Formats: sequence, C-alpha cells, structure tokens
Amino acid sequence: STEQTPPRGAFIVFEGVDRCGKTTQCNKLMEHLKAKDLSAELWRFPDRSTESGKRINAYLAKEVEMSDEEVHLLFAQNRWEKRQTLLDKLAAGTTLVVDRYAYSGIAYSSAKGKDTMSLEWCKAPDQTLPAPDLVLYLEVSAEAAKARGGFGGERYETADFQEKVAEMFEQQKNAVWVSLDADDSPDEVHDRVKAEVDRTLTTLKDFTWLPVLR
Ligand code: FDM
Repeated sequence: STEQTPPRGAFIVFEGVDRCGKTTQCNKLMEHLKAKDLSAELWRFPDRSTESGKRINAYLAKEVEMSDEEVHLLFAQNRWEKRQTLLDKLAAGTTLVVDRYAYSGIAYSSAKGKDTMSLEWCKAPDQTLPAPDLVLYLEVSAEAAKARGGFGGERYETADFQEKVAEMFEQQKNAVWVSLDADDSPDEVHDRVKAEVDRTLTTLKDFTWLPVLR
C-alpha cells in the first residue's frame, strides 16, 4: 500500500494570567492553521460542559463554595476526563490549540499560598497527563494588566492575586515554553505565535510519541 500514516497533530497550549490576550491569540492561530489546510481544533480548560466542568463553573461564578484542595483536584479531573480524546485526536493528525492546561491549575492553586498546597502537591494530580509540544506564555506587565482593567466578577479576578499567579507561572517554565511579550499589539504577538507554531509543526515530522507531564 502507498498509504502513509499522517504525522500526529501538534499539542499547543496557551498560558497566562487573566486578560493577557489568550483568547484572541487562540482564534488568530486557528485561522492561520485553517489557512494552511491543517486539521485543528480549539479546546479550553476548564471544559465547563462536563459534570466536573459544571461544578467548576459554579465555583468560579461564586455560586458554590468548595475547599481549595477539592477544587484543585476537580480542575485536574476535568483534564483527565479528556485525556483519551486528546490522544486520539493527536494520533489522527489533528492539531490541538488549548487555552489553559495543567500549568494554570498549578499556578492558580499554588498562588493561594496555603501550606497544605505546596507546588509539589499542586503538580501531583496532573502528573503523567500528555505534555504539550509547545507552551506559548503570554507575558503581560503588571502596568499593562492594570491598564486593561475590566476584571469580571469571577473568582480570582483581582490584580493582587493575578500578580501571584504570574509568579507561579514563572516557576514552571521549561524547555517547551516560549514567553511572548503580550504588551505588544495582537498582530505582533500573532506573528511570533505563527513562527513558533510553524517551527513546532516541522519538528513533529521526526517523532510520533508524546511526552508526559512530570
Ligand atoms: N483555573 C483554570 C484554575 O484555577 N485551575 C485550572 O486548572 C484551570 C484550567 O479558572 F481564573 C482558573 C483560571 C481562571 C479560571 O477562566 C478559568 P477562563 O476565563 O475560562 O480561562
């Protein structure tokens, strides 16, 4: 047979504090991938449509109370629920653009600064989930974040807390992270996103396996 296995899709994650421009960049990247005729899907965590997601949504909307530990595990469960589908999509050659992943879970929970929730404790429930090929971290200065303002009424949406979250993101940087200056214009940021994603797509031709979170 002349049939060839298609290369697997790329697993691309966007991370950053609230209002850093992730949603805009995800949408722009999707347009870029579609223009290249690539099979691609946009995902986001938390996925608020599942049972765990509905509880998370109620928690974020401050409709229910839950312990910090409990909600941390719920966010991780919300990712584990999607693990097999995620692997199947990538294996079928679909690229996944994912708005937030385990790094958000770890950053937002550890930013609470509780002594029951060390960085190690926060990392544990997501360990061995598929690891992304590329993390695009949108770095927004404290001044620019304040200037953007307009935080909604959801939990976590205060400038002080967001600063702590940013610190906890910084502590998670690794080899697949690329930090982008999100104070630049959306088009400038998108140009860098495109370059990084195109580079990542090229490297995928050389291997088919997917590493796991450690
Ligand atoms: N968040 C998101 C967490 O606290 N833990 C997680 O694991 C994830 C994925 O939930 F405040 C927080 C981050 C943010 C909120 O908001 C989700 P958006 O606007 O849907 O990204």
